[in-house]
Amino acid sequence: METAELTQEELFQQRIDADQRIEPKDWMPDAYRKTLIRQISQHAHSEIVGMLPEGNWITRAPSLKRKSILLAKVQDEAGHGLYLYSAAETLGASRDQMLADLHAGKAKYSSIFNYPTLSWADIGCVGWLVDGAAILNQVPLCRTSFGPYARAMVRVCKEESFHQRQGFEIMQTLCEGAPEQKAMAQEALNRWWWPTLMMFGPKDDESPNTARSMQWRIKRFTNDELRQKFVDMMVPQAEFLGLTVPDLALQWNETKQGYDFGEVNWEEFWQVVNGNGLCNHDRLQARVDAWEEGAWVREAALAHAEKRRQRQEPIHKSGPTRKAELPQD
Ligand code: BYC
Repeated sequence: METAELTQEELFQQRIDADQRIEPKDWMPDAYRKTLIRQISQHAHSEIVGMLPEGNWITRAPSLKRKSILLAKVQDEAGHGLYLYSAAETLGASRDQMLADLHAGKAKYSSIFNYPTLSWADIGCVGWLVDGAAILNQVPLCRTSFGPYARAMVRVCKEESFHQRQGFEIMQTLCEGAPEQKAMAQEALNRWWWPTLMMFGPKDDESPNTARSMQWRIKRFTNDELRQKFVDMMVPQAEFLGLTVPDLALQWNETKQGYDFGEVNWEEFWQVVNGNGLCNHDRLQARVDAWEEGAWVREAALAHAEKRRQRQEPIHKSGPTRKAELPQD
């Protein structure tokens, strides 16, 4: 077929099939734009809400070293959220609207952050398992078809690898410690294993978005493919730590060169996604409180920007940086 005869949609798919990146000003089908806004904004919300379960342990980290590492990690998550909100904005989404949807309980964020962090070993599990799952999901997103999302992911993944290593190191320290510490690590793994498998989303045949997102190369692997990769990656790590994965059906399958594993409790998954998890209410309330308590900061920043605009000063020049502007003794 001649290029002239192709519809805009077909030309778009051709570019996708040729692995060309789609950039914000390029033509794209409305449904592609909508899917991306949905996924990127949910991803951004997950990063921001994901700060809460770990933030819970900053004041109680067992040493100064652990506290400063955790603090840095939680700050990284805030940065990831900001890159992602910016990527969604390039598609025409308004940040105020995205946040309003989160605060109204309309927007989704990852189910995993609706589980409580009850012990220090939970912080190990969040880093080891949750960030491990995040990396598996996000490394392919560095090759996603929409340019700003792919570029944001490159930076996010670099930081996530450090997060995962710190989680594994917490687990290793506990597993090599006193029997009580090892028991704490095992107890945390028992609680986090199944919710982590849920992070990859519903089974492929029950996932309404996967087929089209694969066709548009927004997703590079299906939910089930990534879940399988995760189990195959994590089981040897759990064995190395001397921990038992809480799944009686777990078994090496020689034919598929991967593990067979038990069925996720999908009823629990949908309960959590639909707002009925252990911490949904607290997580949302914490975000609403932070938004309301931060109102004065936003107002002050706007007033400051407005004053500079009136004086026709460039907004980006922040503070008295030149010598002449510094207060004289
Ligand atoms: N939790 O058709 P499906 C992190 C929803 S950040 C809640 O398969 P899709 C980290 C799904 O949105 C982790 N909802 O959808 C941060 C859809 O609902 P809508 C976040 C879920 O989009 C800080 C419906 O179920 N990572 O790791 O093709 C510290 C049907 O699903 C979940 C990302 O966001 C869930 N687990 O595939 C530490 C990565 N799963 O919108 C760590 C980017 C599914 O139709 N996102 N739903 O109403 C993705 O890769 C994909 O969006 C998903 C879902 C694989 C998550």
